[in-house]
Amino acid sequence: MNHEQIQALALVVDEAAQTATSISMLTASVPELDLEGAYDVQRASMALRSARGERVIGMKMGLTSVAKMKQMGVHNPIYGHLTDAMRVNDGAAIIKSEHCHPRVEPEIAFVLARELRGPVTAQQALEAVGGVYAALEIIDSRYRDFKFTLIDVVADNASSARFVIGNTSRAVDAVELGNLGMVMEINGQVREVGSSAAILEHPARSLAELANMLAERDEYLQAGQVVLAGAATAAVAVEVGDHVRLLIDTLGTVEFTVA
Ligand code: 0L1
Ligand code: MG
Repeated sequence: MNHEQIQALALVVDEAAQTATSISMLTASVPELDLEGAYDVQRASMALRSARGERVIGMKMGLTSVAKMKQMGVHNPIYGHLTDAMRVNDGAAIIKSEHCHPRVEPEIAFVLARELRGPVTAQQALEAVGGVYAALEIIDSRYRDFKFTLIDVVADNASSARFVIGNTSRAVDAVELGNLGMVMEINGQVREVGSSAAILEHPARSLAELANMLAERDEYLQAGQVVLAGAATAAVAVEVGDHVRLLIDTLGTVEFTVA
């Protein structure tokens, strides 16, 4: 894939995200798009956002559970970029019409106290963490009917749309990071119950895997960046009027409404 082809595909996914318009899979019309090219498209779409004034403030890991990897027929997670425009304050609203078909996932977020360069072990990755938070990720595939291949979803920035981080920060050694109970409620009803163990068996492994994947491109995570480690349960579709709340052992709550 040459530079012009990558740029053209980045414009397609960027326009779809900006206008909340579902699109056909890129691989349907560009079968030669491979995983490396898909990450190039993802980066080119982030450059379009940067040109409009958005700032990359972190990264997310996706497909981090065994169930989701099996569903996609893959053995490795993927990553996407998070910008300041995607961040929603705890308790604030997301606007459903700004998305094609939003779904919510219960997650753990890390905020880095110092830069993190791979290759690293999970233990080394944790040494860069300044705080651990409860988080909710709102994913929104721009592909029609939420149907895509691994390559398509990577090009679409791993379905990143919005994220919310709780107000309670804990040090990594102050929590049972490998097995935090998580309860996600919608409108006061329990919808999903899970454990942080579902995130690549331990969220620290997810953070290290991200640093290691970035190192393959000579990239690294910077101090102050947010990292969403991945979902602990299946994603749940949200509707206008919904109130979503996540409670995580020792990390407290995080919530948003849908307007
Ligand atoms: O954050 C995630 O795990 C989602 C990654 C992309 C796959 C999807 O949109 O379901
Ligand atoms: Mg997620």
